Amino acid sequence: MLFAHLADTHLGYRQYNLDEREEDFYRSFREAVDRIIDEGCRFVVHSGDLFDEPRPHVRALVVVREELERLAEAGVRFYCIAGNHDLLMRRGAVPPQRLYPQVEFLTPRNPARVQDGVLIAGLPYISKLHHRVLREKLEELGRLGERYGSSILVLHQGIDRYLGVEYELRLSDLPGSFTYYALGHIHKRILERHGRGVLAYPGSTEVWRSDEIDEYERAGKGFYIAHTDAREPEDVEWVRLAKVRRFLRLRMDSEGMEVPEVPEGAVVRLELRCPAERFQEAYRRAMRVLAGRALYVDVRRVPTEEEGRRRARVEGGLDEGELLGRYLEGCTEEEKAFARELLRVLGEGRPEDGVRLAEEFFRRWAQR
Ligand SMILES: [Mn+2]
Repeated sequence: MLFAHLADTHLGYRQYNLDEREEDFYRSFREAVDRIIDEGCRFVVHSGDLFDEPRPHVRALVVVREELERLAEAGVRFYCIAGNHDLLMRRGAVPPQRLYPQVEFLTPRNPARVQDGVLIAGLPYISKLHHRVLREKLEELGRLGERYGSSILVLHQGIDRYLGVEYELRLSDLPGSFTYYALGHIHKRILERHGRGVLAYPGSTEVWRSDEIDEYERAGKGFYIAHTDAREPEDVEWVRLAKVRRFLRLRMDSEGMEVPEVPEGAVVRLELRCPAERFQEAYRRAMRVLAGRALYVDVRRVPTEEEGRRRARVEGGLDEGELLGRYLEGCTEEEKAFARELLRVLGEGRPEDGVRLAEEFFRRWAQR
């Protein structure tokens, strides 16, 4: 029996506040649904961040309704969990997935389903603050996994092996009894052996953040299709989506450079290496070349080597994570986890979630 594994579709995201970029995320999702139906999959597991926000635009809600109806007509079931973007971090909040009767929504209270003898179990994103709860739940699900010939675990978490300081889970925390670990949250492709089978992150279906560009150019965007009997990474098929927006990373300095052919409608991430006082001039020159060809040019100034050296002397060459670690010396583990989580959501441009995290943290703190 074939199934598809999709994650991080971030529907409703409106990158650079452009209509085109909002539409791109819908188009990739529709293309994925086309392929899932064409390939004869019997079910889909979606590993979280179906939507970009817990209160999605109505347009995103409608697109999901349409695509779920198409899947249901083709007899394809849809299992999913809430990712950190689908979740309003507030007690009693209702995730948007609840709107759809076709969705098999896996929650801590009701984490498991069985389809044609295959176990499909999953949990929503659980922050590092609640690491112990997550580990206990995983142990429980692990015991359930042992009882099935084929078993799929659906999670939306960062694992230490693939992520820096921001991980919530160690690889060793994952129970070994599942045959397919359907993961989401990391926006790049990972496919490895684990437990009784394979561990997979299909990554996002569009370029959600500019740090995904290099991986996208190399590996594309898409999702996985596997047989429920698959036990080796080689048995899992990568489906590359063809309609994903082109992204290009260009580097220029204040002297300028030859601009390679920019495909019509591509998004260009332009990194201008020049001193701050020459930025305006370099920017104008670059835009004269790129305007009219690119859909959008996302410009960042990169400090010159001399500026970089000056900054490194001030900061002692530490990266963000180490720097934060130094500030947090003497704090409790809980406080450290809170600070890292707060840094992460603010870094992702989600101040509302930051406020909620802080409220939650201080409410618990006040209760002591
Ligand atoms: Mn995501």
